[in-house]
Amino acid sequence: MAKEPRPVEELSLWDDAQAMITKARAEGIDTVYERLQHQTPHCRICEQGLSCRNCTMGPCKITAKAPRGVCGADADVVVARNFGRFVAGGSAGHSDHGRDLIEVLEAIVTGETTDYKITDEPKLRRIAEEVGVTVAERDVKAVATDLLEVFFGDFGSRKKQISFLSRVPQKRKDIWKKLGMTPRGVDREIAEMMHRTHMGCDNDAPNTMIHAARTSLSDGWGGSMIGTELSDVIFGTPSPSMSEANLGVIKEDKVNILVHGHNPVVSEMILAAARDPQIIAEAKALGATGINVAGLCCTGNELLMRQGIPMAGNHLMTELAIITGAVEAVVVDYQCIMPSLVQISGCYHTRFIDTAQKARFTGAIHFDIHPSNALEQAREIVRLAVKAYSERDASRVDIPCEPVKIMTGFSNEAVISALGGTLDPLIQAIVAGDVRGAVGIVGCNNPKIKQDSMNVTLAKELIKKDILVLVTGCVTTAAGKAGLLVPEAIEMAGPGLKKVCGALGIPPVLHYGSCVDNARILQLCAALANALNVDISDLPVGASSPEWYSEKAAAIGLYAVASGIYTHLGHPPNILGSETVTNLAVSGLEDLVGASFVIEPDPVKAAELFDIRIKAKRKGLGLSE
Ligand code: BF8
Repeated sequence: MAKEPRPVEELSLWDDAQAMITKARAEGIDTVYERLQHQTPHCRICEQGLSCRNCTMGPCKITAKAPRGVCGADADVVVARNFGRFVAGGSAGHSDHGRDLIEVLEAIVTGETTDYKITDEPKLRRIAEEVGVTVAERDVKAVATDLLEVFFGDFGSRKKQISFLSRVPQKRKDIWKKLGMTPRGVDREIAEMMHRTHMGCDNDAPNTMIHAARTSLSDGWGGSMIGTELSDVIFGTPSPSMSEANLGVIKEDKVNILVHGHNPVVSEMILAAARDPQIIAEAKALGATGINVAGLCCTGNELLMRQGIPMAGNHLMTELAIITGAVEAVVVDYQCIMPSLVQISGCYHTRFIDTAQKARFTGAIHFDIHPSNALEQAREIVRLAVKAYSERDASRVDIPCEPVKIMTGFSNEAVISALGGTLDPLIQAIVAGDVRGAVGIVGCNNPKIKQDSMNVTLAKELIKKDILVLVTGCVTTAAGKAGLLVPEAIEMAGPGLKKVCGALGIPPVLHYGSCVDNARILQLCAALANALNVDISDLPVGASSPEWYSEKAAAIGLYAVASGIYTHLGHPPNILGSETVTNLAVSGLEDLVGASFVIEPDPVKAAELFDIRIKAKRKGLGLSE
């Protein structure tokens, strides 16, 4: 029997989402919510991480009646192996993204492309110096050539440790060394994770988990950090600017192009092509007033941070944005792109365009984009969108709201510059207790959770307690829609945060970028710890991913914990089938790395837990409340 559709008020916090789910239902279009209903109840054994498909003696299900798989693996081994592979998948995603940026830098240096250039040369020189490249009196291309060799090397097998460990406090490095957790090379740790979890290898759950942590560290301090830093070098280091968010950024009178995915390499070119006066004139000739590029998910965050483009939405808005009926093209690179977008685009005049050989979608229009042809291909894509505008069915257009204002662009460089060139004022504010601590709220939406309800409530609760919030990824649009990303949001903050942010003219919730940019938060924590001569685990900081769903989010959570940051998840990964693995995650890691996960579905209670943690850490540093 078909299940009754769930009331839209239970599915999302937002009016724009609820309106579009209602429209989709009226038009007979299934979204993620219907598909979730069709898929539930989920298999309990899989949910607990107790199913194993790693060999063909199985697949096996570990149960009370059959406590070991055919090979003899018990619940602990199966759960740890599954979790290890889950983290490897996430680390691979972020880090392969980082590698693509190195390849673009290489194409710039060799002259293979002129579409991209080195935009922030001082930053290139600064990071080159940090990782041991000789910089003084050398031409920028020579420095860049050496730097890309160092970064390519960070993916390989020849190093004892990845380059950006130069940023990690010594106490943290000592912990990693003692545990055998020092990340050596990104590809090496990922490959070793796959090896260890092959049948007959690592059959000791805690040992597997240590390597999962090492793998995630190679992402956080390796692939992701390289991705962020080189994106800044190539496209510019973000600085504060204003923009807008929600489905109201889609414009009825314009050709609307949504960029979706993660890597700015393609989306930056789409934006450049959409600003080409010749193509704008072609759009106007068809009756549009211009071309509007808006962002979805993390490629949206990348362009929002650097170019100020508006955000149409986060993960669970990607289908709903198309349902406005006013989107001419969705242009994607990779990651977090629901395959359903192809079918939903097909219900309208919307062109769905994929651009990466490693992320093809059946039914999509494919453009094979490389550094050497990027801008020319982007122009063709934008022209396709312009042409589609003439096919738009005005009777099916519904843009359900007006956009809200948001402030963006908080790179560490921008923050330090706003503070007068050093972190000292921030440290003084922490010491004085005006800023009691900081929490990064990161990650996704998950249709199992009312969209953005936890993301927003947690952020609001924390700022009330004078805890500064940094947001990345899909929490950005959530915070923006809730009015938290504007300076006026200090009215929702506690007195200390209100004073500090008010004086600086910044919001109490700072947009720190995409998910890959969580590396910026790691770098900030390391810089604070180094300045205070303590470990990261001594700082009054935390991390949270309330509505996470992806392998990448698991990798982020684990590298945060392994870096010494107490990390909240709104729901558990599929590990509850093993007491050993679960206990390690929520308490045992505290003894090993000075931080652990905490699972708490109630965001108000989660904020209280952060409060307790921050109090304890402040006390440990000798700071009063
Ligand atoms: O890259 S786009 S859904 S995985 S948070 Fe989550 Fe959003 Fe994906 Fe992180 Ni960014």
